Amino acid sequence: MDRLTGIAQQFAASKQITAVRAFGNGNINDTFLVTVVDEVEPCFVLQRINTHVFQQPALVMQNMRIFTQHVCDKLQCELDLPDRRWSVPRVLLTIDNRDSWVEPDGSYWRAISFIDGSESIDIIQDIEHGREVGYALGRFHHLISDLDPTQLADTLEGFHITPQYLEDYHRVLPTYTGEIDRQVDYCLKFIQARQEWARVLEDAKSDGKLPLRPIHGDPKVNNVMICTTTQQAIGIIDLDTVKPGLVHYDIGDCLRSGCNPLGEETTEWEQVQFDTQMCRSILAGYLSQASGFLTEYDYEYLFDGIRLIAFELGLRFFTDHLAGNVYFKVKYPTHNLDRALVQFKLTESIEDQETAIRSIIEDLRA
Ligand code: GN1
Ligand code: MG
Repeated sequence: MDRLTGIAQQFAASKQITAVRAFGNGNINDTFLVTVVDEVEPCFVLQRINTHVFQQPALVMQNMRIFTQHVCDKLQCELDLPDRRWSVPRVLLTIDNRDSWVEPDGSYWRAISFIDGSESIDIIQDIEHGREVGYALGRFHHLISDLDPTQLADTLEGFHITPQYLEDYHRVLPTYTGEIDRQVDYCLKFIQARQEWARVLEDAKSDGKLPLRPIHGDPKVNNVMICTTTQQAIGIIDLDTVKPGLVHYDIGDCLRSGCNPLGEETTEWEQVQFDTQMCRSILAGYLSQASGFLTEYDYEYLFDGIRLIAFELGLRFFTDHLAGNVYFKVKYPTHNLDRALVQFKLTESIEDQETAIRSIIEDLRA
């Protein structure tokens, strides 16, 4: 039995494992799909948590437990049954009832159920897909809107705190010894021009305008599971970053991912555009579920959230490029630079279409 199969077997009890293969396109953890001989649950997801990023993986698992318990209780009490099933990934236990398996080399493994009959799609397909992605985030926020965020641990300090990413950037920049070509120069100037504004959400939080709530942290398009028969969204996966935050981080992340038809991995960064029609569709799907708990201030800061999270991800990718690719996995040396350029172009396109985006928000809240 090879090492991976041996680890998978810890979560498979006595079921026979027929295959373990790499799965998905995560930038942080290593993910595998394990196939077993079992009619009810023929596969599950096995992951090695990146403990360089998540330094206290036990807290990640604790948050997942609290989240899952809350949502499952709430789903059971729901009176207005929606038009579809909604699935929450389950944490699978080891033979001796633990939620993780630590290898002798210290690597940290856990297993999660696969939402049957569903698929993850990397790039937004069409307006209907957009609406489903927005619906999924809205439903997710609705289900945890009454979960006290102080019950959740902060598993990734500084996550989505843009001014802290700027500090990291300024720390790393003087250590960069690579070439300052046209692309690097574009990024340097792009960041320079937006430093003051980058505090916008954190200032609104300190001023008491935006409250901490439980958030997903990473609701990009491919974390929304789509039912293969109905094409409806039936769940959100990747719960590692469920923790206290601003819903604006999530809405911004969902839109920067969903309204970029070329996708975040395109190398044609100069062609990247923010699709406002898709923005309308995603936001309409979102608000169909979430309008009940959003405040005046929440709406007021929506545009900034959309602009900021695209900028922030560009800044994170660019800083990692300068630092020598120490955080995000890369397939080639300038991968993070290419990713940064995509997010900065997207930010630029969001800025150019500010009036249109603000009027979409106004229309939808009316
Ligand atoms: C990372 O590993 P993945 O793909 O789930 C990152 C997100 C980024 C995303 C960009 C913990 O998520 O914040 O938006 O890459 N996750 C973490 O694709 O940093
Ligand atoms: Mg993730």
